Amino acid sequence: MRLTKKGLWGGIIREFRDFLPEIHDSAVTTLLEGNTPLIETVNLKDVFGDIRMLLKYEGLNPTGSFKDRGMTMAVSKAREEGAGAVICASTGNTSASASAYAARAGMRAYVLVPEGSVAMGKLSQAMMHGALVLQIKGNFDDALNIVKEITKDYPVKMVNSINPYRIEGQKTAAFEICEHLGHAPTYHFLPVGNAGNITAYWRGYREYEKEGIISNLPKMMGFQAEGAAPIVLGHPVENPQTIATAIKIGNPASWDSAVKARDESGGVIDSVTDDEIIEAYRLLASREGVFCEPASAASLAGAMKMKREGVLADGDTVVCTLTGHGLKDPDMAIKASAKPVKVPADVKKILKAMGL
Ligand code: AN7
Repeated sequence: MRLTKKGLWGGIIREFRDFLPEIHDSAVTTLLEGNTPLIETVNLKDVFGDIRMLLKYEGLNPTGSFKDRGMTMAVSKAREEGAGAVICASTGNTSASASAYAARAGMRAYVLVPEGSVAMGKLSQAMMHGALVLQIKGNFDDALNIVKEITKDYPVKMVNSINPYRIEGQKTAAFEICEHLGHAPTYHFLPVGNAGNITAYWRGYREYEKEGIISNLPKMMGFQAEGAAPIVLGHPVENPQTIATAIKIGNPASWDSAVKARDESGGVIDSVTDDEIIEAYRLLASREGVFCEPASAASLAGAMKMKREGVLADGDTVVCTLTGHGLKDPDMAIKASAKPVKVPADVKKILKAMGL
């Protein structure tokens, strides 16, 4: 991994400067995002056999999701251009990240979120960072359309992934994986919502291949939730439904580039059910000690599906991106697990409950 002179990580703009659009140093707005761990699974042999399964744990970014990689770029550029405010539509994580980076830059943040479909952790972040949180009676797609309309006429910088700097920043996760492994994986699985991240990873892998840093390319494997799977169906979904609220999106902004990533890499964009997402979500937390949010587990759920279908083979190196931290959505975690046992404050009764 590239490190600054003192051996400390400087954030993705400073570490990957050669691969990113130029930004004046005084505009760089960073919370030292990136450099997230690539964790090898050790307890999933019964599921994956002799496949090497690694988790790119993006929940360990400063605001708890992969969005920080793109947001440091988008907010730094907005600052360089003299913008005073940023705006985004969001299922939650983009709003949390935009709010934090805007605070850091001394800028105003406006975030539009679908009322009732944003996990509590994410909402609390945007509120704490001082954004104006606008809850709309509508879904993410409605919110994004409104943001597009507003930014046409008003000097507020859009920081959704339509902003090209977002994708540029997010591609650095692929760089880190290549540097960690010394090559690209055979397959790269990730959840697909607005489809910015699959676009970004593919760009990152291709740039490292072009530079000769890696000599192979992964197959890009994107997974949508079954009730919110427009790319799989081939048409927008008007009323998307899934428990994975982060990817409850019916008309992805980066649709075409996601399809390109799939086709150029020889990969797949498919869907997983909410039950499959929850199964993978629990498996990761209970067997590997890795807590991600439900949408993130769509990547592992997708890998489990592809293993069942005989697509993955022993000896393959597989990376699943876990896009957001489990603490983002405590309500879902509590719903998906065994309830605490209520016991009197009494040693004997507690021992009995412990089965001792
Ligand atoms: C945890 O925050 O769209 O396919 O507004 O939060 O690049 O959209 C979040 C998306 C996957 C999908 N996992 O990524 C938003 C938003 C998590 C996410 C995705 C999101 P893209």
